[in-house]
Amino acid sequence: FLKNGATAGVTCVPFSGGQPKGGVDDGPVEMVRFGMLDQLQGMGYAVELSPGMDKYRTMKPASDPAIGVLKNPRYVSLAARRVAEQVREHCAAGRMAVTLGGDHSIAMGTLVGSTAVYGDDLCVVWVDAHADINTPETSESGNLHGCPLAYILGLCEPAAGAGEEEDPFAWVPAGCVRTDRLVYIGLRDVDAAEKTLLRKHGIKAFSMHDVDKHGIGRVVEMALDHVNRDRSLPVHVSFDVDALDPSVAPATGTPVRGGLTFREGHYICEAVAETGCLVALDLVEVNPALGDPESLRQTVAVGCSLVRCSLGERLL
Ligand code: 6HN
Ligand code: MN
Ligand code: MN
Ligand code: MN
Repeated sequence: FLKNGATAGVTCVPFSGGQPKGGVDDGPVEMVRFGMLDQLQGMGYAVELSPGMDKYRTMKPASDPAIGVLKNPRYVSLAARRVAEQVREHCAAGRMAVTLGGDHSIAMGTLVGSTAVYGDDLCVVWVDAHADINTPETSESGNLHGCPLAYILGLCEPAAGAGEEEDPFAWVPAGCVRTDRLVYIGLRDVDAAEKTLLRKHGIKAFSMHDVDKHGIGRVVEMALDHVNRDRSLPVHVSFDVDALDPSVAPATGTPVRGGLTFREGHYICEAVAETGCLVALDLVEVNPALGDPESLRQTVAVGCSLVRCSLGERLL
């Protein structure tokens, strides 16, 4: 299956400021070293790489004190804002926007970028063990990789008593993704306050319980039916590698037992690819620093193959 003529707009985001563990910033380089770009070219894609990926490291502010509980808020904001611009450019040029993380806070940027072009028709399939929907008020960790969807959906109050310079995320268009155009697959570690938010806003979520009950084929069908019944709207998949079981993707910062099998993860990507609706893909939270060399190789390899399947690689 050759994607002749199609272009993949790849943005590498070596960024770890949304959580405390070093190494996740080396995820993109490891995936590229493993051959990700050659693999896409081998499938028939032209590859356009966003320039200046080292800037994500050097743009770290000298001083970035916490705002409330939120850690590295200015750094996360600067990086996500740059991601947004790079993803927007790829989408505007009609490229398939592929973003390699980096921790999941960068999805604040990828979604601002894709919705800037596709508007609120954009559907989001969030594949993750976690809901990543904490607000500054509900977050217990203060890690912004647990918060991107709260900003995107517009669930965050402006930082209490803070002026513009104290709300580093004022640039995020609150509500750029509609709550009824978001669906989750793979959840199994959702904070109590996050469960309340999901219920309050009627956000559709398929947990691992649902995967066990219905099977992954039915779950993906129900998920797509919810956000995109006619299979006519553009789809952005944000795939946190920790959605996979730790036995499949061990090198990640917040592993949770009982996750998707190798095939279930790939099935999601293949089924979305078959719709022809995919316009943007994030592959995040690969942390090559965690675990032995074999864990690293396994996790990087699965990251690459999830991207290939999402972009149309077929088994037969
Ligand atoms: N991720 N709910 C926890 C928190 O810190 O807010 C975990 C978040 C994990 C985020 O894996 O992208
Ligand atoms: Mn619209
Ligand atoms: Mn996660
Ligand atoms: Mn996540």
